[in-house]
Amino acid sequence: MHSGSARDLSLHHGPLSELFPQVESVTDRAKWLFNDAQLAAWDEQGFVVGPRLLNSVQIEQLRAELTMLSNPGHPGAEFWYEYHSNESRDPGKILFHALGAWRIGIALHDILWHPAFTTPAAQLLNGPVRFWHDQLFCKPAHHGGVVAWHQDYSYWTRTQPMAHLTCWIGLDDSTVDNGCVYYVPGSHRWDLLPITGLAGDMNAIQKVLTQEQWEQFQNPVPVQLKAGECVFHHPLTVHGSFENRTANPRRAVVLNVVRDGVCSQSDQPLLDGVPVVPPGTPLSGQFFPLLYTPSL
Ligand SMILES: O=C(O)CCC(=O)C(=O)O
Repeated sequence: MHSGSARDLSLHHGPLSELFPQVESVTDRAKWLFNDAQLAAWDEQGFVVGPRLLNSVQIEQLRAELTMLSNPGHPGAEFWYEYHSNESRDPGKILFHALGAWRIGIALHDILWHPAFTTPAAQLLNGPVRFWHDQLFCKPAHHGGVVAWHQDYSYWTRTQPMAHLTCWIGLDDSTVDNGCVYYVPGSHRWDLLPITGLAGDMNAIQKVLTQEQWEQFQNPVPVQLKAGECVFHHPLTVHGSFENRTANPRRAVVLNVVRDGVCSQSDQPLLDGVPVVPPGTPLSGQFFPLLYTPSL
């Protein structure tokens, strides 16, 4: 990989550009709060469509950074926690998946502090929002691969207690044809399932489900969104996405956050290349910035 001369943006715990609005007052933020019906849907289903997060200028900037970052030799490549040009390893089913973009691209960094994201995230977490990590998921035109059914927390048990959430943000319209995300409503009430693989086989999960879960699993809900819209999901909600069969890419930025106070449970680095956070110690420091503390 290119050794790069890029600076590590994780040293900056706040926006570096004016791409996203800055607001301080509770009143300014109120427009991004979920209403009671949306909160009830979150409790009932384990996912909820959020506010429109991005305008066309922000979408274009994020797309441009993503295009630059999808070339493995780009400057700053040393800052990735994970980088898979094709996580499926099957050239006919490409899934670009990478963690750590916030350290490299300015828009991908600044979106963490976007109040349209942090405000509803704090509401769902019921407390201050701390960054865990980001993810890019891209399925190219015609041969974009699947994201197999999974619960996010299966990948995160090295951090406890479970007070995490995911915000999935589309950079393209996402549809049934291009591989939008599907959710299994109510699966956030299931126990934690073992990891059965992320980029390969959509049927792999079947072998770890009980009969009752398998019956509930029969009606997953596709969430089709316009570019710039988002959906939040609970860390136990089972979700996945099918192939992209269209002539255009399906790109997404995913933000994973925790309620402040979530601790490491591992004596190993929580993310590749990051210093160890000793077990029992809350996440903090350069790689886990506090994004927003709601006023009481
Ligand atoms: O983008 C996708 O298709 C899957 C995203 C996903 O698994 C996630 O946001 O946790």
